[in-house]
Amino acid sequence: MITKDGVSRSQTEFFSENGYLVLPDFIDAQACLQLRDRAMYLAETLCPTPQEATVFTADGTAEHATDNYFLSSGDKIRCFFEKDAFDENGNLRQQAHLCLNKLGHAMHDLDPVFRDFSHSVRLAAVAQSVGLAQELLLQSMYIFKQPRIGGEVACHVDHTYLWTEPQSVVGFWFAIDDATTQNGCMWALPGGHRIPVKTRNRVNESRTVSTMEVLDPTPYPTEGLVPLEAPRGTLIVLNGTLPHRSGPNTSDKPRHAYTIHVIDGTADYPPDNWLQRPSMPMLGFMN
Ligand SMILES: O=C(O)CCC(=O)C(=O)O
Repeated sequence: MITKDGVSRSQTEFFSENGYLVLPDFIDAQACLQLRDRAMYLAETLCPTPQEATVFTADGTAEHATDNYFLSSGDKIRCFFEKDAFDENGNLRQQAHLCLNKLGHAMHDLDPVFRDFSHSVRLAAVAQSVGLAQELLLQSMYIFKQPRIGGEVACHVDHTYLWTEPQSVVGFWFAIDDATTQNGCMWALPGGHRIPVKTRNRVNESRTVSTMEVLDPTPYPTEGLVPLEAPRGTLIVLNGTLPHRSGPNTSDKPRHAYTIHVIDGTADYPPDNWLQRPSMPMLGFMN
């Protein structure tokens, strides 16, 4: 049981040992459905035309690395298409909002429904329990993982992209639909948060290109990851150095998820991280 005082001692120990924690029934179904409706509304109203579209891939290629629409989205709500949403002639296979990979990256500040969902005393308590001294909400993503076209997210650690000194990022991932191995649930490597981080993503001074600095060329293990199947309402908490991935959605069922990445205000946030929020200060879970 999660109380306003945070998660239990055994859950905290599980998180320290394994680098993740699965909290079923953290959010009630109605709140998930309200967020889902709002995400669909934002997708329909904000969806760019296919000509303006930015495709988001997280399968190991980096098409958005030179993309201003992506690189300047840290303090906005923007829509990113699935790679497989387009047919061989470059036309969308279905209505545009059903072709989106995700919304990002500041719904938690800019949209009232997302803002309400993203702030609570219970989330603040979980943040404290997993070691965040002064949690600050850095980014939010609503990931559609659409039936049949929802692409895989390759194995990565969040610290690579949301670097702080010292490392502090923690991912809060909410199952808005039931997530299974068929529709692309999350997978994580238990204990893998102790592996030294292998890559660091940095943006150049003019913020036109982001590149991956390789700190250790050996890949993360491909064996040993466990599926984190998650019924609607589950919260998964992920240490920022834990290798994790999600599979493609090969099913007819959607797999919507909402994720918030939180950093510690006591850590330094470098100016060469791709995500910057020049127009907005970061807030905590209780602000
Ligand atoms: O939801 C997914 O498929 C991937 C999410 C993820 O990797 C993240 O939030 O860091």
